[in-house]
Amino acid sequence: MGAAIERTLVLIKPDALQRELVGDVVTRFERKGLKIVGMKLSHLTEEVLTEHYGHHKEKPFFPGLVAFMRETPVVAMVLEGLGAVDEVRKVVGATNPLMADAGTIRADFSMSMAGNIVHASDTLENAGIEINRFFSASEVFTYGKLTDRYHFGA
Ligand code: 3AN
Repeated sequence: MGAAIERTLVLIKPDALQRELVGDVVTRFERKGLKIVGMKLSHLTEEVLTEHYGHHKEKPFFPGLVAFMRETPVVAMVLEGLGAVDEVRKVVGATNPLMADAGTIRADFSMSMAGNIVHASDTLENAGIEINRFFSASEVFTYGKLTDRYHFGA
């Protein structure tokens, strides 16, 4: 059986904005065939970041991570496609850019864990939670594209 159409959340982080890599990152996802169904700039609050990075709350790098994520707005995106959660993680690469495979966003554009360009949801369940964390229902769109059958067809 083929993969189902899924939606997942991506954040393009302040290091990418500072380094003028937003266009390159968005292009990687578009080239893959992922459909942009939500996209906006958002200046994240400490509250939302504490929720989002709750699994790292006790880590020594946590305060630095929150401060870094608030240095500029982030680009928040909802991407849609076949098996989108795993496919986006594949395009993004491993958390540590030095361990990421060549051809992934993190391997090609970064060298440091603290500046690894993007966040992407890790499971379908978390994708649902994270989309709701960063987007209201009216900010996520359903629309057809002429290329849908090439990207998502059998
Ligand atoms: P991923 O973003 O690949 O899901 P997580 O959830 O383990 O990985 O980490 C969330 C973020 O926390 C990373 N993207 C990175 O910015 C930061 N981070 C994780 N581990 C470290 C570390 N050892 N030192 C600094 N920052 C880290």
